[in-house]
Amino acid sequence: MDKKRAVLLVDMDYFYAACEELRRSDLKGKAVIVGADPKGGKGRGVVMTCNYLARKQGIKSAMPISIAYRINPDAAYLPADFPYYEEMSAKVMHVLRGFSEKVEQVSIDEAYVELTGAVGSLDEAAEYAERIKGKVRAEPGLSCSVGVSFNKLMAKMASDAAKPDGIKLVRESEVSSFMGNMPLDKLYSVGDKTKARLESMNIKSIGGLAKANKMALLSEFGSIGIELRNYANGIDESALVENYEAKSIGRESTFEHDTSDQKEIEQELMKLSKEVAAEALKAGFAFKNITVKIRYSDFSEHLHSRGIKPSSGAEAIYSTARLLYLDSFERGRKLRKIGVRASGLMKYSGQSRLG
Ligand code: TTP
Ligand code: MG
Repeated sequence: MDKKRAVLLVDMDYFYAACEELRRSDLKGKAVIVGADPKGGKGRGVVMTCNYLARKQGIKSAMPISIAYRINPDAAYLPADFPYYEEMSAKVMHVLRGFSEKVEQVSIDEAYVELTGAVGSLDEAAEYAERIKGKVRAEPGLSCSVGVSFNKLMAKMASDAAKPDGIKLVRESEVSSFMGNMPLDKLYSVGDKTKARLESMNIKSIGGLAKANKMALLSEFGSIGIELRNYANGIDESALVENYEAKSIGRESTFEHDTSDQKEIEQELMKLSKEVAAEALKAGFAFKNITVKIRYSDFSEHLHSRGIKPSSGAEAIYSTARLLYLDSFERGRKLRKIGVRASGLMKYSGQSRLG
């Protein structure tokens, strides 16, 4: 593992609240809080997240909604719309996958991007980060923060320091100046309990842990103690875990006018199939499943899927998509929208240098 690595951690800024701002221009300039219903101050439940205006007022994630209401009863209080956030998340992940074939999504709004091999230096990785930020800002239209470093642990630490809307690069030589003075619970895997145990050993900061006596750590925590000390020194050799099962590639289009014209619909299916195939090919994937989504003019939506022999050709997609459409389409009903999705993706063997 002495090859120099370059890893990004991309974390969306105030994600749920940012998604709400994106679709509702009336929220501009307001404190926005996504979470439980405040019910005039009597509500139970918590704040899931809030925008930076609300944060300036002292509101934060996991705070009881009743307290947030006491701080700012005039804020916009919104319920969570998970399907919508998932959709935005998928768009962000799609952008990231355009930059590297190794992406590990770790939560709805966060992913590692491995750039080892693709860049010659961390400075170059930071340029990638800039381009990623630009793309995500353009479409879907959100802001994110990016940590740039030589492993996952440090990329994650760096991303916290990049918030909001920034990029933070941390080199190997900068580990102790970057995090030596930080409190222990800023370190990955150190929670309240571990922090208290470390403090009882007179270890008070990440820098303190980095230099702590190994035997003492071993006897207090076992081998985990050594692992913690390694983290405090910025050491982490873990590889990205790719989320193949989560992968699918889809395209949809809305017709100019609702239509039941078979020719027009088949043409659109062909176009979408070609786009999906081109993208699968670019990413080096074959797929085993095709889904067609039909939305009628009354907005009712139908999904139909079928397994196929692993393939990545447009013809294979189109012929299956067309059958699915012919099987399921109710003649005479007008279509508003149609979509084609390939899933059950498989990486071509021998494609990945890092795998
Ligand atoms: P985070 O990335 O932790 O927070 P964030 O994106 O809202 O803000 P930041 O700019 O600091 O990254 O979490 C991502 C989403 O997860 C967040 O938008 C809402 C949800 N979430 C909860 O539901 N409860 C919580 O306690 C936290 C922390 C997040
Ligand atoms: Mg976030």
